[in-house]
Amino acid sequence: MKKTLKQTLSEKIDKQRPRTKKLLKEYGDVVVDQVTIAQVIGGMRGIKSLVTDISYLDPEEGIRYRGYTLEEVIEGLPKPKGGDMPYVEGLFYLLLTGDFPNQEEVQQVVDEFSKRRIVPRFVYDVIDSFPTSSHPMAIFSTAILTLNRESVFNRQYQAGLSKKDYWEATYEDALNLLAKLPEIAAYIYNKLYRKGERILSDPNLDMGANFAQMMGIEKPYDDVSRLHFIIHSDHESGNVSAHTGHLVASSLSDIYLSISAMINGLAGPLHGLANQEVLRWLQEVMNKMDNKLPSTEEMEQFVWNTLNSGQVIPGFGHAVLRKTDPRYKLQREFSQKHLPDDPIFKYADLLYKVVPPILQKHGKAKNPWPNVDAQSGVIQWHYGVKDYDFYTVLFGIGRSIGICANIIWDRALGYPLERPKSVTTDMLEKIAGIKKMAEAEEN
Ligand code: CMX
Repeated sequence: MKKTLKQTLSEKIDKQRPRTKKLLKEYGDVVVDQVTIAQVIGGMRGIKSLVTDISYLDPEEGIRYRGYTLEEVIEGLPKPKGGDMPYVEGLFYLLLTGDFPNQEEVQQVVDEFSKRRIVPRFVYDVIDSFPTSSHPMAIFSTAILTLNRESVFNRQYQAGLSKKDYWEATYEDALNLLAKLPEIAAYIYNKLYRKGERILSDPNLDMGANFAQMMGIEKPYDDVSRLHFIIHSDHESGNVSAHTGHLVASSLSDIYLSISAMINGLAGPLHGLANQEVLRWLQEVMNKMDNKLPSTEEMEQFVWNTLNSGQVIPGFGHAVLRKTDPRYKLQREFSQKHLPDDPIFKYADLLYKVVPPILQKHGKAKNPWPNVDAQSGVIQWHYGVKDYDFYTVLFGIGRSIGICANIIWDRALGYPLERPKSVTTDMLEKIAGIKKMAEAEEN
């Protein structure tokens, strides 16, 4: 009998613990980074102050999961019969262990998810009680929060769980939650946009195919879902959603509290909500153009109008990346293969040509290139998911996979409560060696 994911993970954790312990005990005083005033005021950009082995974001190259590029991940993970995209469950295995699972190992995880997928009735009752004008991210976050009652970690912690075993209870919570997220998301979709008409899940399907089934969308939407969940799963630890998940979990809040919180961070327009903003922006242009494709000059004018009115161009720019996002590229390739003549794809592709030189000329954005959100909604739209408020929920399912993996490892390695230090403006002025503004004006 093959080892289970949990057994494999347990061995990896035993090997990793002494590495972290040694760094902390023997090299704890070694300086990693220095911090400038610009970084302190400017959202802590670039300060190396978090550790994760699950993914690393290179500004030029983009994301690597466990050292592998997205192409390598998609190439190396097992795929379901008839699918071009790999099992999402296999990605979870890779993120947790650093190893590519074989078919048998991935099947074990698929079965685990299938067993744990049933959502308690009280969660549906909470979802049902929301007005239909609510944003799906608020409902999604609340539904996850509601599941906190089920937490294995909380139960065991109350009973006196040893610190070295925190990760095991967290692992159980993570699997229980991840298995339910597609069910919850599809239920929210059907409540808001299909008058509650529900398509039940099929326990024999993998996560991507099952999600397509519950959304009632034909192939290749199963592959669209797999690709979507995989490329959105992790982007190292400093982005708002990942950082929020880690921060909240660091107080030993359970997975449900932590993932609900990270979903709230993802719901901001500068982060995950940008994918709905892209579609909203494109739709406005389409309406003004009477659905005709604008000329390059016309599109340039739309972009300048947005910038001149003091707004950002959604789907472009990034806090870390300085090149086109490989997640954007993968989705563009998918679109070129499956929906080359789609009008919205043509609009989005025209933006790819038009926006970067304009942002360069505008001179503010450090990165003029498109990010993941510039393409993801375009694909969803093509396959009939036109209620773009829902797009960030899809991002949230994917992102939960990476954050759950991170939180399990946080607990395994005993990372402590997060607590950076703040300073006052007076203190910064003193550090800078300048007089306070008021004093300078008086003199
Ligand atoms: N359009 C217009 N202006 C932009 C811009 C864009 N797409 N991207 C950055 N800028 C502006 C910033 O608003 C900032 O202006 P101010 O100096 O007036 O405040 C200036 O350029 C410098 O910003 P930056 O250092 O390049 O970018 P940040 O690290 O501060 O912010 C991000 C990064 C993503 C929030 C920003 O590029 C942005 O707002 N992009 C549009 C929204 C978006 O696509 N977000 C999704 C990102 C991916 C994700 O996390 O999901």
